[in-house]
Amino acid sequence: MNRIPATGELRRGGSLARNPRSGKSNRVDVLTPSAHHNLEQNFRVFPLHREISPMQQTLILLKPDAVQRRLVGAITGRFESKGLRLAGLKLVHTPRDLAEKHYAVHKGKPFYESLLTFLTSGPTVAMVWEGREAVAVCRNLMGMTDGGKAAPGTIRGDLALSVQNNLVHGSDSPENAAIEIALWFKSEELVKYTITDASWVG
Ligand code: DAT
Ligand code: MG
Repeated sequence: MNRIPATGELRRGGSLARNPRSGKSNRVDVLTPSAHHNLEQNFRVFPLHREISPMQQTLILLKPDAVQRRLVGAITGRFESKGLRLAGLKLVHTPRDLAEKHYAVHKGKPFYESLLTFLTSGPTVAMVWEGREAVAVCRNLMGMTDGGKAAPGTIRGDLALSVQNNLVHGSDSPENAAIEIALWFKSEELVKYTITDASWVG
């Protein structure tokens, strides 16, 4: 029942949930019929049983402590090996106005000024990761805000001790992800491509 429909089956309509934004089937968002057909032709993969679940993008920042501590490769590897697709990547020495916009929700809090000083203190790696439930998946990989309390196995739990210098930022909702991605990336900096193991990862 929750399998990807064969090419052509989508045209019958009716039985598939529709995405209200695009008007397309949610399953088309996960992997378009033509992309899936191409994968089947080129790599002889099989249809994958999948729950209907939104494809999401999320903004991940490897903050200046991650760069200074030479943890960019180790942290990026956590997102990569989870099965997410890298859609955007750049190194940014964050200007003050971008830091203010990014952390606007924390304006007025006791740690706000210190947080801005930290984020603007050196280069940050900005990334967009894409995949099924990407927002929650990345937050779970990151662990709790306070590195001292974050669970072992998470990025912060394994690699961070501080509350402020906790290595990584991840959007906390799909709505905020869209806002944050637009802050950090121009649309032409996000790259669309099909990853060849998509049918295996799900
Ligand atoms: P998160 O980064 O887990 O989404 P947040 O949005 O609550 O956490 O806070 C943004 C950042 O601000 C966080 O990564 C580190 C810093 N921060 C939060 N609470 C803090 C505190 N009590 N003292 C110092 N820095 C703090
Ligand atoms: Mg946050």
